[in-house]
Amino acid sequence: MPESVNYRFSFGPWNISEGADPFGPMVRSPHSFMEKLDWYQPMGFEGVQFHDDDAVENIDDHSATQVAEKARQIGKALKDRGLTAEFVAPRLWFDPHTIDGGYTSNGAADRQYALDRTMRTIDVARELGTPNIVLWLAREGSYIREAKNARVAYERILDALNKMLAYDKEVRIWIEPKPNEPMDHAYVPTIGHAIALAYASDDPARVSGLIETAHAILAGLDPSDEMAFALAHDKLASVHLNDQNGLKFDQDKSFGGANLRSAYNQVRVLEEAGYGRRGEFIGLDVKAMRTQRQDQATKHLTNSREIFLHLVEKVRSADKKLEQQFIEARDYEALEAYTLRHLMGVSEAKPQSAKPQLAKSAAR
Ligand code: XLS
Ligand code: MG
Repeated sequence: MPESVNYRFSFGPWNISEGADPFGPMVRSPHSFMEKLDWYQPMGFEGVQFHDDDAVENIDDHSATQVAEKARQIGKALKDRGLTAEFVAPRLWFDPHTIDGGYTSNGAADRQYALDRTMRTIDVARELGTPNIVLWLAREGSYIREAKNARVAYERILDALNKMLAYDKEVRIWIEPKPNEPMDHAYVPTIGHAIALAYASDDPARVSGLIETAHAILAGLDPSDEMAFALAHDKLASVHLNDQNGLKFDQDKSFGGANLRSAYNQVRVLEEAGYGRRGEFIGLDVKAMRTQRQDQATKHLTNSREIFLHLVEKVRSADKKLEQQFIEARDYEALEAYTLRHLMGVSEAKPQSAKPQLAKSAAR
């Protein structure tokens, strides 16, 4: 077992949202970015996740010099509050130029927009003191297969990665896969796709992945196995812990809210691999329920953090010897029962009889 770590946590300002959904408007009034910044430390968070325009509003309306200057001011605001920028992500899904995608748009001018915007994002990150860029490739995909050449699209994504790596020798790219929404099918749906792109890039050491729980579930995969895969390649740069009730819209529920055992297994995989020892954050990407009142709209963050820490305790206090005995006996029923009891806090497992206990009528 690696030495225990003190985890540090991050979230993005969009995690404190106003409850708007495709069927209804905001139900809470917005808080300014600066107001939100003041809440991080008291809530137990040290890292701030950014979209480029969280740092520089209306980023497209400013020159490169103005963008850098505005980002520098935000960098100072972080420092004053003892906070760290974890990463910056280009918002390549909002502007009319990105209607058909960013790097994979069928329009040459739109592809150029995506690249220019990405380089501005790298400038912003530099000013905020982080080399890390997250690519959530929101609109890199298609609604109908015939609309784009998928093979060319992969080449274009790779080309964009290489341009980023060449633009700034310090930059680190973290690809955040998601299989769908807003697209019917996205081109980078799993961590396997992301890591393949990393290896194919001009500098594999600077490209890795960020895994969001809900995105893995939406791909029909187990989030802890996705994390394990990335960890085995030493390519898990960060996580977006949350939860998700099956194959529905992206719900971004509080961590552990839908499946506590799956949450336990994610924590277990991270903890056992020593994740966090090199300063990696436990990132959250969670959404307050629309029903929350204004003054209660950050509980999803503090609750998710707390559940994570409780689960760390559960991982650390599990009886590893007993688990190993069950594994050696190939008694996975016993291992499962032990895991469930441990999670429920039922301390004593009743001694199991060696003989199978069948009801008399069934035992012929
Ligand atoms: C959306 C993504 C997004 C990224 C950052 O589904 O999770 O929030 O984490 O762009
Ligand atoms: Mg996310």
